[in-house]
Amino acid sequence: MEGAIKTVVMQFLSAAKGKENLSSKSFQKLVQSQLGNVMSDTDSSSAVKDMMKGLDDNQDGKVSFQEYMSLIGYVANSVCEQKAQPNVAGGQ
Ligand SMILES: [Ca+2]
Repeated sequence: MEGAIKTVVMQFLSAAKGKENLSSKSFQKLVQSQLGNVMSDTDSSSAVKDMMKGLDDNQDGKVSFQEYMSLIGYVANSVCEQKAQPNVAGGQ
């Protein structure tokens, strides 16, 4: 689990390239390359843009780490709902 948390943080840092926020372009790249299997619609750039608007709490057109964490929470929740069977959520 520590590894998973590190991965989540590292993905943000490397996509943000040293900045505090992800631009809409980096956000789109990140979602498409990392979340294509757990989220539908990642191939559609308008769907990803809508997703980003939903996350962008302070409406600055960028995704901060906090806003990114809401996405992770949302994705974790949907994975949990999809796989709410015994033995699947275990391990690691
Ligand atoms: Ca923002």
